[in-house]
Amino acid sequence: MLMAHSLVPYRVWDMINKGRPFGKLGRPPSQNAIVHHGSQAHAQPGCSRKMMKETAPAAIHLKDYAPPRWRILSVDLCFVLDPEDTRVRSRLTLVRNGQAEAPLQLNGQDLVLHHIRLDDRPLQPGDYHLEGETLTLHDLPERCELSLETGIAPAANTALEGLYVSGGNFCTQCEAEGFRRITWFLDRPDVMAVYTVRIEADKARYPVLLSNGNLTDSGDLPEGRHFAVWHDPFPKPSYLFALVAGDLVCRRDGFTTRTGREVDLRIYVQRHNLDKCDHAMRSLQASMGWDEDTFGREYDLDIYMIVAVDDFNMGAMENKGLNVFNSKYVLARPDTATDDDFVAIESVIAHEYFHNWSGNRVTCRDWFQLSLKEGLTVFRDQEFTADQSLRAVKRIQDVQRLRTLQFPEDAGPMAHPVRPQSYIEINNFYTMTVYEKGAEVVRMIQTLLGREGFRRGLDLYFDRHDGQAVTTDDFVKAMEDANARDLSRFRRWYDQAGTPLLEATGTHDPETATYRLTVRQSCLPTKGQPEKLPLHIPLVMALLDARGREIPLRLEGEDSAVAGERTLELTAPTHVFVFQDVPELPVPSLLRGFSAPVNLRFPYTDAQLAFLMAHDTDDFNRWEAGQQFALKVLQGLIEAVQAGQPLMLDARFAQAFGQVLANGALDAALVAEALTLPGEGYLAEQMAVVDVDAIHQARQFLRQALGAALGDRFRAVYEATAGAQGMDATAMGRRRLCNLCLAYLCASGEAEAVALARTHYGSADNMTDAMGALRALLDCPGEARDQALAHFEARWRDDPLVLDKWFGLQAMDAAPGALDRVRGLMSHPGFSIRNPNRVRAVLGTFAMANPVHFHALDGSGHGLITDSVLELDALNPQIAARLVTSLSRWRRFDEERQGSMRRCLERIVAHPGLSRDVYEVASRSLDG
Ligand code: B3K
Ligand code: ZN
Repeated sequence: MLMAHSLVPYRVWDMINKGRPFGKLGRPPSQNAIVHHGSQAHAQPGCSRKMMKETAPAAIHLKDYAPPRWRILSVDLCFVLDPEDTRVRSRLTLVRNGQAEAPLQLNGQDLVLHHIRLDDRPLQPGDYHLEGETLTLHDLPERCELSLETGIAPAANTALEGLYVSGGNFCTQCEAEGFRRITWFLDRPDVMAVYTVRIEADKARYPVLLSNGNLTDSGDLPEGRHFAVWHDPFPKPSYLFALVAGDLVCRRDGFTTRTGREVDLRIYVQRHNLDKCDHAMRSLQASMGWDEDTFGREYDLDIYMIVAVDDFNMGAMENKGLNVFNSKYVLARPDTATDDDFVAIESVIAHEYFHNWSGNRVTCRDWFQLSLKEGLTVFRDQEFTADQSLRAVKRIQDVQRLRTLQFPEDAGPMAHPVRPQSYIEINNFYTMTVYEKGAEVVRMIQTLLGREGFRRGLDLYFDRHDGQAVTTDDFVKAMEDANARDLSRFRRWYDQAGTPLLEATGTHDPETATYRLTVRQSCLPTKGQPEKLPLHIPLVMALLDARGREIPLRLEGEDSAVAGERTLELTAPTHVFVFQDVPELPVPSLLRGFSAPVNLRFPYTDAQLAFLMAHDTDDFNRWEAGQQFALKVLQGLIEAVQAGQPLMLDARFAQAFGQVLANGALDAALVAEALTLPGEGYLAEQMAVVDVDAIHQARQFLRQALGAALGDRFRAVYEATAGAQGMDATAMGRRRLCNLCLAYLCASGEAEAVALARTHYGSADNMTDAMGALRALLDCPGEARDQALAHFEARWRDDPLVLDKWFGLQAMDAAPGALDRVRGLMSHPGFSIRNPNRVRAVLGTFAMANPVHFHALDGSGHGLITDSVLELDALNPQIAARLVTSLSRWRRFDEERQGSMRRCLERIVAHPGLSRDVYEVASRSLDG
């Protein structure tokens, strides 16, 4: 089955970017203007964030970091809300932090400055300097109060950063640098202030007024207006500020913390969605309990709010006490959301909740340290999900994600270390590398220190740095100090880009009964890093005897053997490990649980892979053996397609595959993972020159051949697993396996299978089965498929999140005519280029999950995406930049496709008024 890839990590989903959103909407190129004291307006030559053709935007470097020259102790904000002209009054209490002559330089973007006062003295234009995105004041006293009134236009904000309108309601997104689109500020994470926020708005249109912290006052105002005042006692950086105002209802519940404090939990949604909040609420409660039990972290405010909005650039945002979520990661009912959606919601709710400690209480000094909070929080949410379900299945899915999305990033022109050295637009660096590889780095620390040692390190980190903005070095230092360990070589993981390769070989000497394991590490150069240094890599391994039992391990020089697996620590380019008392040739089980984010090569024979598939005592490695076996088989098929030879099913592979299917002892979810073939993207990564057509044909052939050869078994397992009820992990595993069997049956093309899928669709009482049937039918052109798709659209056309599934299915459909289908979807009444979820469902899915048509030889797929990038860039540069990444690895293809992709990138770079976001990705792709 084709795997639908999101354009980016779902937590980050969808990233946001800055850049000027107004290009084609008729707003003037700069909004940084001043209207002085309500009298004459002096327009300033504002510096657009758009890239002017002649001036490439400057990069920001980690080495240039300097502490802030001013601190902001407290901020009083007053918002007078209006979609067209919102007034933001702010009063900043400032204290100098450093030399006396340092001016105060505030950031601002697309703001109209109406008033400015210093310690209650109105300032005249000569008293300050407003240029581009900087407001500069000289000669300020050590401590002072600056009051500003700015005007902004939330309804015209299509970039969805700063204060904007979604579904008629106001909401904000400030990470990374959105706060500067609300008011002038020191918009950097190492400036932490205490916020008090007053919101005034029309009471009928905006009955709910929310901000961070606790509600301290509220009441009515003349002319049908009302107000609310929120105070957040925890100093925070501006990126964690949030405001929401609108016509929302809330689902309320509570949580009692381990010290007995009652926390008021609220999930705010539009009224028609109130019946889709139960799962999100349960997930929140579970996350709060888990973080107390697992890491001793307790919540700190009296209230925790989540607001679901439909227009959101990513998955969700961890604003202090007031998370704003993409509605996709909140709303779920079994009939509208799949099991995968339920699991993703639970994980994103947990992720944002966990940020309260790993991100909010301890935050990042600068944006180069982003993985400090993101890598750690992804690791924490992965562990949470593993504890809620089957650990091995979770690990398999995370590794698949890493390999399919992060490894290619690390091998392409956008490659960057977990702690990047420079960026043009920080929003482009909310990446798989910072998030997922960052989480792997944290996981490796846990593997090296052990769970208890890791917990000690984390406790010390939180104790030492609570209330501070710190670096990834501070994190590693806490781990070292709490465990008396030296992790200096390990630190290289933060600074070195690229996926390391481990090449292992083993030789057995029956004379001495020893097994010699040689492991060599290397890493290809990446841009700006021609030489790679050896890394500190934990290699968890075991040796299996002929019956699949773990051989007790004793290395040369050790007195006694240790049962089970062990962690070898690689620190040099090559290591040789000589295991004693190994009477016969063992089968090594290496990199268990995927103990490091590397590629591993070991010359396994097919027989050894089949053996590991059946016997490895590590669940992850049992799955991995199947994947490596399937990979070999698929590579053979790809070569056969390319050589025009007939395609044959490998009998040994089919047999091993069939044994997994017949293994009733395994959990259904694990069987389903084992029976899922490596995706087309992963296969592409293994080829010197990517051949999308051969990959697709080979994989489709193998699915069809397995479906036909093992039809009876698939049918039997289908029957045995059909009709699972409930939303627990066991029922979900059964549905997954059941739908997988259906897909194989349909891949075989049998009329009976199509009939079965039709019935499966017709009788589905949940979205997982409905989607399972539709996916299976996607491979079977004909009436059943067309009817089911039409029925689905008619049934769900008024539910945008469900309709996205229908959009996505068709965008990934590999049948001929894809381009017209995608164009048709873009003119569907439910589609809007302004809504990031719709763009991801149609254009994102087409570019990432329909390689045959996206890479059509005539360049039409590339052209469609390029046109869309340019259209989107004028509205929402962050989403546009994400879409460009689909073109960035053009060098991996044949000459003709290379030419087509390169020309598209050149067309993008040459486009006048491009955002910095898109410029950075497109130009790096061309250079890299
Ligand atoms: N911290 C946000 C991501 C913000 C992205 C800004 N471009 C979501 C998360 O990782 O939890
Ligand atoms: Zn996060």
